[in-house]
Amino acid sequence: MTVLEQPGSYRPTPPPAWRPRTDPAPLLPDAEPYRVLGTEAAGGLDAGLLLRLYGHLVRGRRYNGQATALTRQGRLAVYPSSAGQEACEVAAALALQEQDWLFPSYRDTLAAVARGLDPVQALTLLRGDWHTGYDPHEHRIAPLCTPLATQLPHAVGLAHAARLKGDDVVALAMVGDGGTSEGDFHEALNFAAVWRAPVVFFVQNNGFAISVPLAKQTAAPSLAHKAVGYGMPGRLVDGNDVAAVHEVLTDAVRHAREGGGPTLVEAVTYRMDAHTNADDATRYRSDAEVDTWRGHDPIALLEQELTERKLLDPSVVAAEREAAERMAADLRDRMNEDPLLDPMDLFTHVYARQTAQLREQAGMLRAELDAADEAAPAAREGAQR
Ligand SMILES: Cc1ncc(C[n+]2csc(CCOP(=O)(O)OP(=O)(O)O)c2C)c(N)n1
Ligand SMILES: [Mg+2]
Repeated sequence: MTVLEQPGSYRPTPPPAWRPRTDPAPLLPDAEPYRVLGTEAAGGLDAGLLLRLYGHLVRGRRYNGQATALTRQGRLAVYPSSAGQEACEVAAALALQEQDWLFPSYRDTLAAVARGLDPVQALTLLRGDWHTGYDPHEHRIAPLCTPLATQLPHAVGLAHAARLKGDDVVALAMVGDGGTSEGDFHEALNFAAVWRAPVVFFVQNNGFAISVPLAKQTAAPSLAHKAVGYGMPGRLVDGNDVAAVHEVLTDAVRHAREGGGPTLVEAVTYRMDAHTNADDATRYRSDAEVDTWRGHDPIALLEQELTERKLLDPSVVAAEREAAERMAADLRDRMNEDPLLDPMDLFTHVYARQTAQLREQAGMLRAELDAADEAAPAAREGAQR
């Protein structure tokens, strides 16, 4: 006879009636990506905001083109372009207030630039010159994150800590569609929802994780639907409609600031360029698909709206293009300068207290550099330049 079979020894209480912790219905995203441009709602948009977004988009497109050109000229090691995704990049930066924090991925240098970071500093890491390239605390922009989704738990930690300290800070963390399959995505969303942390998770679904299309990434109805499983609202938005993305992110940031907790926003967009300059996208997608998305270009969509409202006279277009050219020329000039780099800096700022292995490696590099100096001081100077 087992313990359970002994009469009277086991009196199970009936299971508690199950009920959802949260009403799932209000958390569900729209069935279709939310749009503003080209709809009646667009008539109510502030003209000043639209023109400001337009200027950022034009400069952003030029920045993407210039950075890509710099890779071909050997001036930039790698550039993950956000061409076609400029509406997401710009809207993310503009939805935040100064005291807030942006947590970008490697593809989000434009968001950092739109937030005010010097374009050369934004590209320092991708050039391989220096760790991060800027002071995250000064700009309230976390380092550009190459390991997928690791920026998400960092954003939650920062936002939760700020809330405990009573600071008015919201963190907006950017991640790609592929990044949503990472464990860090799950852990970050779960913690954020349980703690009601003031975070906005912003997924740019650009169709691909390098060569892996979304259909092979997830069986979920949409990435925004994943929010419901964590108990936070999910929003689905047209990522090429800058007015819509700006509105949805601004709402999510406000909701977080007011103590409403996190939101997961999925912007449906498209990566017009290859994954990086090291990738050949023609091996896994058709020109016809890319052309379809060219017809849904974020700048063209906004220009159409501005033209219909008679806000886009040729002088505005010319002025914005000139500003973009000036920015590109300045970026070119400064990226063509050879910085003086000390190879020993490789070991700086990695650990507060250096490990034995790194001390040994630093010693080996020092000896190698000294030997090179003795052999040919001029050659070493040349190599540094
Ligand atoms: C943890 C981790 N695994 C794998 C990689 C290699 N990797 C770099 S980018 C990338 C694809 C990411 O796709 P997605 O999240 O959709 O972002 P996108 O590049 O499209 O902006 C992969 C797998 C990585 N950087 N980090
Ligand atoms: Mg992607």
